[in-house]
Amino acid sequence: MGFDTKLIHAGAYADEFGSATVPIYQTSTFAFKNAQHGADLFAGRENGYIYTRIGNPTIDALEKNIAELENGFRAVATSSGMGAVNAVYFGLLKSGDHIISTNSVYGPSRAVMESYYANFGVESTYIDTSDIEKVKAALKPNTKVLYLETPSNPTMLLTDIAACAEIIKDKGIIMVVDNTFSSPFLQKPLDLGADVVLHSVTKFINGHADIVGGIVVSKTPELDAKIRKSMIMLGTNMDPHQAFMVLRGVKTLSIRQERAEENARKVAEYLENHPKIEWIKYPGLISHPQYELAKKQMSGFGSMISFGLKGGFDAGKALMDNVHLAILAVSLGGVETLIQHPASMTHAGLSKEARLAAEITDGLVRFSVGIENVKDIIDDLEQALNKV
Ligand code: LCS
Repeated sequence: MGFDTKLIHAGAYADEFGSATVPIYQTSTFAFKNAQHGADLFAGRENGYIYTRIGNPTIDALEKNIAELENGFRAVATSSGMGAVNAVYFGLLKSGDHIISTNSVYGPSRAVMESYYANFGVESTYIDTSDIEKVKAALKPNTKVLYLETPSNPTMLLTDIAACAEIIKDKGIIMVVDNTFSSPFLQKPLDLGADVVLHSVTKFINGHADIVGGIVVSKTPELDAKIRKSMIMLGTNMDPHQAFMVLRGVKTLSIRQERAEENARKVAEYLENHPKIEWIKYPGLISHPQYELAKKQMSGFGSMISFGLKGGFDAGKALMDNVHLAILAVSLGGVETLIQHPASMTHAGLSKEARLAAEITDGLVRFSVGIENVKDIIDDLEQALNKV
């Protein structure tokens, strides 16, 4: 099946009534037919459902759908993107192991490693993974996981997934890619050599800013089993209603992302020529330092833009206070245009030095381009920039 057909039909669940969509099995538990049936389910001698934290038909349908979109073996849906991140860390790392990761990953993905897993003896090294030499130099005999986020949030730096796979070949290192910023519509890390892919489905996959959720797709049955067990033990399962919402959202992934990218290219071209903008990072502009890698690794450039205002911190705040159409909010990847100013919002808790080390400059603005009429998006920016 083609990608768009999979969006609609992969994981389809046939019920006795011929429902066209997957019903919400809003139940916590499932009755066994008799004692032997219960024993067989627990022993894995028979397939079936036991308890919703372990598995549920609605959640199952979503897991099969996303696993097919990512060309993986199987997927494990989670309560949130952070539920997915933790299911991966908890399932793949133990005391004495070392993880290498992109320095500008989503803040909590790094914070939980450095402030919690470190307490249990997991060693971590955060580096600029867009520089392949730094990845090579960070490898240690106890390195077990290479964790990449590409493009990274909010710096829009890209890491070469295939080149990283080549470096760790035959070293027994598991490569995990957080594919939230691209979705499988634009990038398929497993095809490029990754072993595990995860998402905050809160973003592009669901696409409508109405639920929080996550998913982990594995290449092999062994990795899938490890991550499922970890999710079950942590209790970061998705809920059937969440799964229903995501199944509904994912059907339009291609057409949403196509429109959003069409809009983003025009917004990026507009911003690139604006006198109040100091710099802009959009992988679809030739000025992006990794434009060639974006063309090679992704099938499109997406709809996330970061840009720097010449007026710095105050200009950032002023822009936030003057946009009308763009919603001033965190999150991204939905049908609605969102804007945020990391220095005064998501990264305000960091010292200026720490912010700058992570390339979060005072004037940096993150813009998630939606699917509204592009003229309205640009007009809104224009009137707000006039007041900066
Ligand atoms: N990975 C990435 C790349 C993310 O951007 C996020 C959330 C997560 C994982 C965690 O997912 P969640 O638990 O929120 O579903 N990113 C957010 C952001 O940029 N603004 O608000 C949340």
